[in-house]
Amino acid sequence: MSANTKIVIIGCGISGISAAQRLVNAGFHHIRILEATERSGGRIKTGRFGNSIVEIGANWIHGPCEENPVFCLARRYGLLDPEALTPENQAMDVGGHPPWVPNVFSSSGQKLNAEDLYPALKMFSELLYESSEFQSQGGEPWASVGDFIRAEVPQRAAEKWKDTDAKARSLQLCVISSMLKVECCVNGTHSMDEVGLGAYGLYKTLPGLDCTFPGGYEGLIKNLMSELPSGIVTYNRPVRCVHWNNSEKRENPVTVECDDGERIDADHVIVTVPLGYLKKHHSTLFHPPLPLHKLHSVQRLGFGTNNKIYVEFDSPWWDADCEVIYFVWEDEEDMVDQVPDIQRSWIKKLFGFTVLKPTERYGHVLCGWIAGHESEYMETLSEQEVSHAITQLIRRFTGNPIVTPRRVLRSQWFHDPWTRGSYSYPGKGCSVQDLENMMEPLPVKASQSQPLQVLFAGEATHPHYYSTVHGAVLSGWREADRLISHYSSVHPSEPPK
Ligand code: 6YU
Repeated sequence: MSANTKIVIIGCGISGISAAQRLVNAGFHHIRILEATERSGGRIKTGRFGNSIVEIGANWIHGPCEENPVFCLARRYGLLDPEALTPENQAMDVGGHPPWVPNVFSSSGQKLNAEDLYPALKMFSELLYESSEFQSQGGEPWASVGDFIRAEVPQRAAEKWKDTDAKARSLQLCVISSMLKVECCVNGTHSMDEVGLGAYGLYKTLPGLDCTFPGGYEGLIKNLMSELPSGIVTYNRPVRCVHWNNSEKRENPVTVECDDGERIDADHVIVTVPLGYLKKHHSTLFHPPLPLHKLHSVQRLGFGTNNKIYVEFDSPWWDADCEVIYFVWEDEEDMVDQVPDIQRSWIKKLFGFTVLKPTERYGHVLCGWIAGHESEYMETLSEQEVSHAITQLIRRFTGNPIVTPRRVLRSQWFHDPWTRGSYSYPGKGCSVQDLENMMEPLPVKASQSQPLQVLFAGEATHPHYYSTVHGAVLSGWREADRLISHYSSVHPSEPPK
């Protein structure tokens, strides 16, 4: 490595921070992180809600086990509850769907017996499992997970529920609609009709029962930032354009142009902007533009919206052991996960709530989940309008006409100009090649005479852990390692520091 190697990292989310950490540890001195906003962390964002600490962005460590770098870092910094650290917790393998205790309410104001809905829940989880198997089978009978489920359910229902009476059968189908809405949130998509069936199984889960950060996810960011040299990040410095392949310049072949006109020369740039931002701004963000194969992958991968609506109550209307609340609309037996009239009925897309636990820490706080265009529309409403819609919904489903939230807080990820949504998913027609294209550096055929210039990290560039914090961390480390090994192969005898 040359002592003067200049590296610019665009974005101070966890992938940018992870890349910087690895490069600093390997002895690179000239690193700058340019961040558009006034804070570090990006989609890791902790806020206050009354007396509670709540997550506006990432919520859980998905699969907290030894293989998960987020778990290992959080453990190192002492950020987790003792329960999350137990070997039993780490060994529990739930395939990405924690076995939460549910309470289920119907649109006619009935509390349903969750066990009665077991046939629909079982059928749905079998269909998800089968959806994930097509990836390794090399063929997909339908374009999307939604198409597959919609085609299979009527056949299986006719066979398995032939002795069930029409009303009970209709309710089972309505439960399938609710589960489709849950999956829209899990996948961060408008509809499961947009999630590619062939690529669905690319996502890999890790063992370990999902856990949270009692003091907030941002504690992880604060600890990581404290280990970086001070002044490494320039805040409020959006990047407008990355000029690469500058053939006249052998030294510092990339120039980063900021919104305020500043131009920064660099040897390498690591781009970590979210896929939502890339989809909207790729044509102006790169000069020359992205190669077509890379651009097509940016377009094929999906990036949708999943928002949270926190609601606090004076007293609970759910059971003491309840961990998740589902709402079942009794007019949705045709397996819908999209609301036809969004302005009037957007709230129908909210599948229900997760319960913040333990109660001693949070009080009676629920987190509502809503994905898709309905969620994007919700962002345009005032907090009062959202609160009104939530109150009406809960009154209807519980049959309690006076239940009233104490306060409401929602996230607005679609209208965040530097994110434009929540996280990525494999869209229709997507394959592992698209994720490989996403992480491919520029120029495509880098060589000694034309070395690596632009590298890509961020959750949407991880081939198996896209959409997660651990995927983002690993992607940052991967691109740092790419540069470190580039320099050790160019100057193998030179020590790292
Ligand atoms: C996880 C979880 N979680 C909920 C919600 C959200 C996300 N995730 P960043 O965006 O952080 O950083 C980029 C920076 O770039 C940023 O600071 C920008 O300001 C900056 N920038 C942009 N443009 C710029 C410019 N021009 N110039 C300069 N700077 C610029 N992940 O592990 N557990 O519970 C959740 C959740 C509401 C919004 C999540 C979760 C996703 C993570 O938050 C996210 O991946 C990382 O933080 C991204 O870090 P980054 O550095 O890449 O980008 C079966 C199956 C299906 C598959 N899915 C299953 C998994 C489900 C994932 N679930 C998530 C669920 C929740 C609830």
